[in-house]
Amino acid sequence: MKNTECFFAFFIVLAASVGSLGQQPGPQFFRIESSNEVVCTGMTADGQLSWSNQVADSLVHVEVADDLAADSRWRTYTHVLSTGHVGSVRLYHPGTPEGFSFIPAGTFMMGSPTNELGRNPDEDQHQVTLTRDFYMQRMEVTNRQMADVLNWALGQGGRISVTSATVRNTEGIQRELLDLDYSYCQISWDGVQLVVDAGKDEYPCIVVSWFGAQAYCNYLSDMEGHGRAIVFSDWSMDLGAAGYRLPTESEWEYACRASTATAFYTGGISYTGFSPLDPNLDTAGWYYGNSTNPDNPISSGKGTHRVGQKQANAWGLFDMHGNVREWCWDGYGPYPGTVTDPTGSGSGVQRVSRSGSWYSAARFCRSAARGLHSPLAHPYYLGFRPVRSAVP
Ligand SMILES: [Ca+2]
Ligand SMILES: [Ca+2]
Repeated sequence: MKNTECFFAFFIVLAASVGSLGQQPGPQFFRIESSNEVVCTGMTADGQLSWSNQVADSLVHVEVADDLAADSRWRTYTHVLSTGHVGSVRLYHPGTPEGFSFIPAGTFMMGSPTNELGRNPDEDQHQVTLTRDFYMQRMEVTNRQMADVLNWALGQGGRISVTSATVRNTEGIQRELLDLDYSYCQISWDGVQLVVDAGKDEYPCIVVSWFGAQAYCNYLSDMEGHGRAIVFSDWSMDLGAAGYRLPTESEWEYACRASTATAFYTGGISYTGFSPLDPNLDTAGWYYGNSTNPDNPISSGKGTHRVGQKQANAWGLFDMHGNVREWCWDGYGPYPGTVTDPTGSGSGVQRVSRSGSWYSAARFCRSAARGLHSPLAHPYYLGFRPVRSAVP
């Protein structure tokens, strides 16, 4: 019985092929079920699994799927030797919140090579080490999620104030979270609760300030009983807290790349503008070249699209290129050299966004491309997705 938790204690994704299991197309997700004696206990930086109670030739079962969301598509391999697991593996574990991917700690090259087409001069390549595992929401936060969390916070009393014009936090330093009467906002106030425009539930939340994105994270932490990561009294952030928060800029790029080094996680960039279409970006995301949407025309017939329609990266994250830009924690500033767990420029007033949007040319949707905005800005192409440090 004591081993029950261990049976499903680790979920593994292998982006690279594993010889003993044969080659499969696309990203694959592996789930290990250990025998009674063998417990997977961790993974080294180079992807080697470690085991406790390891017995030579003991058996484990490995299940494989192409899509983490499709449990019915798991395939099972048996008679895989526990001693045979080598290669580039990634661990998932049962603490992963629904709708999130587990992102393992690691080291990567942040920024772009000097020969990358469309690069900007603020993308100096440097080595970044992230020492914390974290969870990242697989989709951009939707209008439905935002309305539900804010309605919950309203129902608790004393956390937000709402009028037909605006939503503000009431604790600590008060800021506008959501500009409800801005014509592009797809959430409004009916006098009792926040309601989403018809048909817009699954579209990404826009017109949200940097403060609004973080307040959402705090209220979601409240809902689920995690200690808050954001302090309203000074809008500081604690990377070591268990609660939801915005990703740091380096966490965002690390998660977007999912071990790729190309302009997009689907490959290199061919066209920096929006015509002709860039094929690798067209596969991964919505940008000005392909974002015409009769169901949601925001400007010139183009607009955001429902989240999760394009190809996810190897870690199961959608819309990391385009659809909406995504707020990050960091103040914008020049990159440091080799660095561990960076949190951006302390003096940076402007806050970073990543991913580019439905309104962007291709070059602004690259993995390394950086945006910057006033934290109170709330343009119709800017949203966010939360992360949570994987702390016990
Ligand atoms: Ca307003
Ligand atoms: Ca995006």
